[in-house]
Amino acid sequence: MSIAFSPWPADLAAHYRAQGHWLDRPMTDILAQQVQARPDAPAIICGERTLSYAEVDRQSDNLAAYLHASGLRAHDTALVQLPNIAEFYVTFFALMKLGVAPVNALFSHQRQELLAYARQIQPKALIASSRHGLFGNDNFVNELRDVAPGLATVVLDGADLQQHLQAAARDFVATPTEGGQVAFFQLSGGSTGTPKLIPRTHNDYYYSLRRSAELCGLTPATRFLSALPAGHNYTLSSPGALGVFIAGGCVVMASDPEPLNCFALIERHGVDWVPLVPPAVALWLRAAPEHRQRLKTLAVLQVGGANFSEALARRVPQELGCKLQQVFGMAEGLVNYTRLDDDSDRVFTTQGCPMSGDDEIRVLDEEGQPVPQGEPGMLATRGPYTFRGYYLAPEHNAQVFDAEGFYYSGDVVQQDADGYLKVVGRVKDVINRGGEKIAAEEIENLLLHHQAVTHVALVAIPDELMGEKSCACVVANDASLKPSDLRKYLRAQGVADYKLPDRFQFMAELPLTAVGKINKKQLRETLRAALDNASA
Ligand code: AMP
Ligand code: DBH
Repeated sequence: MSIAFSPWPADLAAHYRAQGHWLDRPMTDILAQQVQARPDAPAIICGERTLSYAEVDRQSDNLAAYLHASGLRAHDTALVQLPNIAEFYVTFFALMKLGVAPVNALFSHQRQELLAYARQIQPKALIASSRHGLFGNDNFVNELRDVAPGLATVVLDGADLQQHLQAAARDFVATPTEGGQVAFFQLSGGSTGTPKLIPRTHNDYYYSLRRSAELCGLTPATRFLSALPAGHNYTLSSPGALGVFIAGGCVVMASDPEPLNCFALIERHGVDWVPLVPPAVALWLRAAPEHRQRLKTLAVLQVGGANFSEALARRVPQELGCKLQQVFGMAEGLVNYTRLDDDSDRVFTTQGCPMSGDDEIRVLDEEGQPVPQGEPGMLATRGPYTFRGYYLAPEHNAQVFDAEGFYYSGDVVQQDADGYLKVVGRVKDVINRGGEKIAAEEIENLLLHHQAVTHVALVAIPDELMGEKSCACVVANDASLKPSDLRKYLRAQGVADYKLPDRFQFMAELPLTAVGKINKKQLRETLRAALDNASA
């Protein structure tokens, strides 16, 4: 049975096809086309290894053949957690060839996140890394099997995965799912207690990749640095590594955005294109003066994922010697870019405009009425690559989609007469920690399970480098409770490190709104005042 997802209505689907956005082809075409056009061109550079397109094709055939032999079939799902290594993409294409839809968990994800994903997709296969703390022994795999009893195949990076990549596949025939079906699940930064999954179809994702690669002017000469987590929607698709593969370019892997390592990779491999989040840009600007000569090939620095100040934006061309492109996107779909030929004020002061002429944007007030142009309002959108529903989440979907299928992203934006957007605020209960999203409710629910915690609210506090950090405001029923106790507790529950509160603030009570909900706005203001006093 094919994987469930919320479809687009027939009239819009017909329109997206008529416009040539939806090709009804699987994303395996990306690789097949390059194997025809330039089999020996480098596709991925990872440490001392260079994989040609033919090599990526061969290795993904081999892995797919092994997975097929172990029982995986089209419309199955897989849980994947790999670091930034070539095998991430080889695995992605192997699963596409089989028609198996993966969730690509971030390498920073821990027990809670992986269990939540496994519970939702019921994977038949797990492909993970023995370098991750959870996979040093079998305990966690057994725990995964408890929530996903069909999990039969486990491949760990190391000798195991390498063997399957290299063992020659005979007579392997690819069976990708059809273009209109789910290709894989993207991760939502979320706003609810359980991390939500976003089914992305071949049609919609493949279109967003082709359009992004075109808009960004990628070519076979492109050398792209993948330094943010490879599975993140931004790094994968805006234009991302997959956009680079569409253009026949080459992806250079970095384990993380640490500047000195990245500068060395840029110099060594002639990297010209890099996506970063704002805190990483700040670190690059700090390190750049002594290393300018290493950045000579850098042509475009993209910045996205979180608010980027105009002051830092203006420094990018001057101090890094490259163009800046701002990107405002979401794993749910819609991606906005400043264009490479936009005038510099626009690039410094906006987060771009939608990439597709068929993206529909509304900026709405609390009553759902359009605000006057230029005024702040809630962003609602639909289009040829914006999803129609989170996976198996009818109640949440009813809250974030309107009757016309517009998705309310939870962002507050201003739109100018030319359609360019500025992100000026947020109505969703999320903390954006330098591009890493934390759903407040997820951490609050975990902390509420601690016996000494009576009430808790996780709120954003301003931070110079990260933009925002998280503060857990806690009403405790035990005066001896310490921040370190709660941090240890959360670690033991197994959540990604970036979700651990940066601060804990113990309080006698939490402020409430008129209807009796925790007043987070007031909490944020109280905390801000307290922090200002402390630093004054
Ligand atoms: P996610 O839903 O986890 O993919 O996160 C997408 C969210 O990240 C958006 O809804 C915005 O809140 C935020 N975001 C992405 N890019 C930018 C940007 N350039 N400026 C401000 N916020 C951004
Ligand atoms: O933050 C994001 O999720 C994001 C940012 C830039 C994204 O999904 C994207 C571009 O595609």
